[in-house]
Amino acid sequence: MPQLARFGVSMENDLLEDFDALIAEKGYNNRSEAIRDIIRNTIVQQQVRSGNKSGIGVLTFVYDHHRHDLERNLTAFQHDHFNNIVSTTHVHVDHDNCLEVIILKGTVSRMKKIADRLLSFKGVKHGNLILTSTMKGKHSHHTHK
Ligand code: NI
Repeated sequence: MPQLARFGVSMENDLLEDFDALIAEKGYNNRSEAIRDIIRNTIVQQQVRSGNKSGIGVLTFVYDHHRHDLERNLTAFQHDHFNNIVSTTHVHVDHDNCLEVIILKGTVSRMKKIADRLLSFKGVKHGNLILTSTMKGKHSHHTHK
């Protein structure tokens, strides 16, 4: 358990009421937990904006199962980038559509490049890359678990 520092926060009553309502809705037990997560999230978002930082990412996309050669090309591309691709999960969503969830690691710029290329394949309908960071072992301990 890391050592915890305490500090006081002042804010308008209205703002605090809104904050309490929000964190209750999200299921936090107390303000400290919520504030810690908000700070961690802000730091991670800042880190992932910097392209040469290392991180992890999750890319999801849906594609047309019937498009000729697409599945093969997607797989070949992923083999070319095995260093950055940790895991791929394929879901046959329905008769026509496949979903892939790819877990990536590496520098942010590398992951973005791989994601952009995969999403640009003809027949890939839409997708989304979520970037996160391990925060280099710092700050990552969730004290509320
Ligand atoms: Ni499929």
